[in-house]
Amino acid sequence: MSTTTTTATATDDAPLTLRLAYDNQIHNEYKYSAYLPVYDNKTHFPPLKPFEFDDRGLVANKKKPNLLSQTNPDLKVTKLTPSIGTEIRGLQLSQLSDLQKDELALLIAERGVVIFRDQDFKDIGVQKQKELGRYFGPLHIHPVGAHVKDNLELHNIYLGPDNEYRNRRKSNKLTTTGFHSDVSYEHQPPGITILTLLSVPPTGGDTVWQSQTAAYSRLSPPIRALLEGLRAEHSGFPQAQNAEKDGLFVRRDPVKSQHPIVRVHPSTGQKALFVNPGFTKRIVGLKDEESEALLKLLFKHITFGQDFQVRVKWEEGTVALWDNRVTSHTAISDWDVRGDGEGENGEVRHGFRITTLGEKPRGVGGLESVWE
Ligand SMILES: O=C(O)CCC(=O)C(=O)O
Ligand SMILES: [Fe+2]
Repeated sequence: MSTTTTTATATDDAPLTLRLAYDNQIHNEYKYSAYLPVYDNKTHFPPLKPFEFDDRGLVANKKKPNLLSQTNPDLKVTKLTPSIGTEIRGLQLSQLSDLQKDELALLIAERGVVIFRDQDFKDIGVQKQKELGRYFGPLHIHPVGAHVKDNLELHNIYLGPDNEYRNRRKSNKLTTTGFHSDVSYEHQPPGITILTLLSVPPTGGDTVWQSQTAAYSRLSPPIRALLEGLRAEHSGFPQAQNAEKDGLFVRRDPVKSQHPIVRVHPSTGQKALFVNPGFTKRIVGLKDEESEALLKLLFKHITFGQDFQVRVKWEEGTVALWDNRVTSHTAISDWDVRGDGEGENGEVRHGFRITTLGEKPRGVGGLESVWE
């Protein structure tokens, strides 16, 4: 089935145009129909303003006695790999105290990604969902993405037979995977992202995270020293141009930033490689060929370093929280979208992401991000 888009125009007192990014027919009885992807084709936002940011992990007790309390008999905390990923069962994100959330912010920074299982998060309503995000930082509104109706801060993740946008976009590529750190082109790019799925395909649709701190520490000392003095340009322009080409509305003008290639996490002090194949375009101050060769090396290092990656299978009720300053990630779009295999009507994967903005990146020796 091809993509169906419908334009719905609200009443005169709310002259908003909404473009639906799904086919109504196939979601008649869907429990999460209020979360289906739409595009507000009208609201334009000014550039993001600089803001003060203090990472919640800074005030956290490093031993995390509140979050990882020994007295909680239901708590099960499992390291998924040595370098990245921790899974938590027996704790509801929706019930965490502020002290626990501070410790969680630090745990996410240390482990890169924390996977919470059996959560009620998807059923607590958009206000509480946004509240959890806001605890960690101001919420980002994606410049071009589909969102949840009336809630632009809920970035929609949707791929089903009625919208194959993500696959179409990459149809001329050998794979749909692409490691990135969320909207890293922003001047104060995201710290923590929260992602949950509302519809999990029967198989497939995993997500992979990669440790950018491990990626950094694997490099030889001379390469590390070289990179520590350099910035790279991250650009939102190709994403905006592609959206325009597809007839989508660009709700905030694209920006570029020059971020330190080696970023220091404000709470852990750990160094991480802060480049990603999704948004990093060139290394500032190098000749073109030098920049291309070095970025090619680093992107290959990130993509193929399976010994510092974690691949997570989604379950009903799974919520993932990751720190974009120390990880990159990719969706694995391998489920049976069209129903060519055993899935009769094509399978849907649907969720939403809440993305919190962080500090202006800082590198080694106080090297700061700059932009024009
Ligand atoms: O769908 C996924 O697994 C990840 C999508 C993504 O890149 C994101 O939510 O930031
Ligand atoms: Fe992402």
